[in-house]
Amino acid sequence: MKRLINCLENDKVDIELILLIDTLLTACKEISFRVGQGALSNVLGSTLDENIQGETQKKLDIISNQLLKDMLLASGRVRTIASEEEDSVVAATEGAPYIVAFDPLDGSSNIDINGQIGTIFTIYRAKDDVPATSELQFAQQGTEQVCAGYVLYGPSTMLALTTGGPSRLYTLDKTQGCYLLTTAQLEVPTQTAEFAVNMSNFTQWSSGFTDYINALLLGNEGPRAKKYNMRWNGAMVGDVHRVLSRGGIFCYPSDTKNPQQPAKLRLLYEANPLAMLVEHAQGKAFTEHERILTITPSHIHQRVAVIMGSTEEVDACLGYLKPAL
Ligand code: P6P
Repeated sequence: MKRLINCLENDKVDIELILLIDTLLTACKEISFRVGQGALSNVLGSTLDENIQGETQKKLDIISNQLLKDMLLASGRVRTIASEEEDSVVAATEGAPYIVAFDPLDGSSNIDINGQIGTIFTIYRAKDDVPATSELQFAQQGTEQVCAGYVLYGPSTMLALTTGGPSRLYTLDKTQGCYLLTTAQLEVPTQTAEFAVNMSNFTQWSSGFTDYINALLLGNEGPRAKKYNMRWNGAMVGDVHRVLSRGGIFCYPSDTKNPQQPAKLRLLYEANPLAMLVEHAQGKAFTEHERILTITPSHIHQRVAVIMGSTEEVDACLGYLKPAL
């Protein structure tokens, strides 16, 4: 089996970017080990702190965030860092070629129940017209990402990655400590009978999205004329991994739970990297109004609605939302 570094060399990826990806994934190997140790290494449970999102921070959130920050700061290849766990950006190495954003442990509410969690990351070229201390380093559309990926800590530790070519899957071989190519080209089937949404928000959705979900629930007797199945992982990284692996549609639409915050998922380090992986696997990734990868973030923690997966199903969903378009 091919090693990740050989795949990146074959894809003619810039050596500086290869070395940065290697640094990032070395941190993820350590996170995989800590996650795997669970209760044995006293890393479960919550801290007494909240992050900028107002979410209680898990011990592993803090550990993972610090591991990634330390290794990226020391790499000398990163000018600016953004993290779900940091209020603002962290200036790293002046003049370095890249900037990195990450969700260090997506789905951390799954940690204490031994559920799927993952690290989501994205890499852009640094901008020379703004300082390394400025959030404006990340004012770039998702189409500008030079690398997008996640490491999923499940029964096996798997890496999904694209550097502009096809989305590929690698599995961490813990005996050798390297990521081996296990799917050379992910392809999301255009059709699906599996949807992922948090149904408990049913009464807070727009009428258009409610109509869409009702159509799915009607199954063979409904307008979609097929029996649907539902999955909800509680971790976007796990739900999108399933969509990349066997098709499906993942939805986190806007809702009225919090009028000041109609959307939940973060554009920079959740929606954008996963949208790039889905599009480079022939899938589709929209908000309720536009292609996710064409949005220029207004700030690093901006939130967006997310509808991504099998193209025909995403189109069907957007058709119910058309009045909003
Ligand atoms: P809810 C995890 O906190 C996350 O950001 C995504 O990974 C996940 O899809 C979503 O929130 C889960 O949200 O409202 O179902 O708990």
